[in-house]
Amino acid sequence: MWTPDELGAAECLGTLLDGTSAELCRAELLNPTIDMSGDGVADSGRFFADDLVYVGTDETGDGFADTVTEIAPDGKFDVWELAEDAASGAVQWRLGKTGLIA
Ligand SMILES: [Ca+2]
Repeated sequence: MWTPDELGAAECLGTLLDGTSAELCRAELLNPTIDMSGDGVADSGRFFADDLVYVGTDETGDGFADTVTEIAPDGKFDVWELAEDAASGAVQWRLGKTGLIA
């Protein structure tokens, strides 16, 4: 069941660009309802903005999303992941996999 408070501070996810600082946009899992890893623990929450759905997954267990999947109504999806910049060491959002949900 969808609850409106699954992801906190997620409004910034809609403006993610390659290299966006993790400090500028860090969605918090307030009330995760989805188990993406399959270990029985809910590690993901949803956020709805206009006609887009964001699924934020906390893979490190610190309570904040490290992977965010943006899903559009036409089935296109973008997967954003936090990654350390090799040069500066800063943690930034990077666009990973993109595709189409069949
Ligand atoms: Ca995390």
